[in-house]
Amino acid sequence: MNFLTQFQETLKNAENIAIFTHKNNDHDCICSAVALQIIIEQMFGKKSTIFVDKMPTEAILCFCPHKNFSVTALKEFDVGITVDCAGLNLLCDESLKVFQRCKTTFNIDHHKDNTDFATFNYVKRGFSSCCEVLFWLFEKHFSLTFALAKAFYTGILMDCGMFCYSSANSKTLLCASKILKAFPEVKEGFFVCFGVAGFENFSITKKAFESVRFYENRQIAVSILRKSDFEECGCKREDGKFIVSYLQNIAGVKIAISISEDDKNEWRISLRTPCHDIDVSKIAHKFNGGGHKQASGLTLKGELEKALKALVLESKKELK
Ligand SMILES: [Mn+2]
Repeated sequence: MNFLTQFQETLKNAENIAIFTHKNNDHDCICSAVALQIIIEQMFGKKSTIFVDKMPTEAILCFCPHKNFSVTALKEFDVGITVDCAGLNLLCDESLKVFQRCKTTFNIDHHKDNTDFATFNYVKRGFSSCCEVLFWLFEKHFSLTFALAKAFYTGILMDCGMFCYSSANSKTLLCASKILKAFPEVKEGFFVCFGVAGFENFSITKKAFESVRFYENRQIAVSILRKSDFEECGCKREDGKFIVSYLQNIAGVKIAISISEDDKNEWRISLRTPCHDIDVSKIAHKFNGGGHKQASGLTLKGELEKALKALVLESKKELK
């Protein structure tokens, strides 16, 4: 039985359905979860619960205006479906507990390091986004409403660097084209996201730029922000999310690294590369992180200079 048939057979008989997103939720996993919830409602007339590690930020919700997320594990589910999750280590503790009690589990994803952890796995490795995987998987079964179109389009656009990463191919653009043909207005709003920043955002970017250190003839650029920097600028760690993209736009930079302090001696690190022949997920994997060839992330604990040294060393290896 193929994945889709198995999915339909299982969902037909399911009473309680849970959808799980990954830790440090992003546009793609939230939009995938919301899209899947709409698809399940259309196909089976059933409600489902979306589990998140924390409430998505306003930057995500403005594109995906959805209110009913669950952060606590309250009940048992017949079916558990993960979206955009490469492995069980990507689920927060609460979500993992509920997921492990589900009778049947499904895993729908696009990460190449996905560990096929569910009863049924549908992993399209290297696809632009989980939203694109969902689009093609269910294409013949959903009717494209505006809410569904907006969720798909947002997840795709945000996960492949506005169609710039190597993961965005002709099929991705075909998918975007089908969405835009039905709802041209889904394009609205993204300019604000990429083109305009609030003053707090500007201030933290300025601080990040001042902190930049270069290595290997400016092929590696690293920005470092501490908790105190965010406090001084009156913003959250999420507000510094796009700094790493600025760094990779500096001519000559092959690996961009942004480091921000999450907790005392706990560093959240984003890696990007504009080069199609460099794979930053290899660097992330060395430190138990993960992600994609051109965009990955990880968390490091310990003293900053030591963590930085290890990170730069692994980056140098990847340059060769
Ligand atoms: Mn994704």
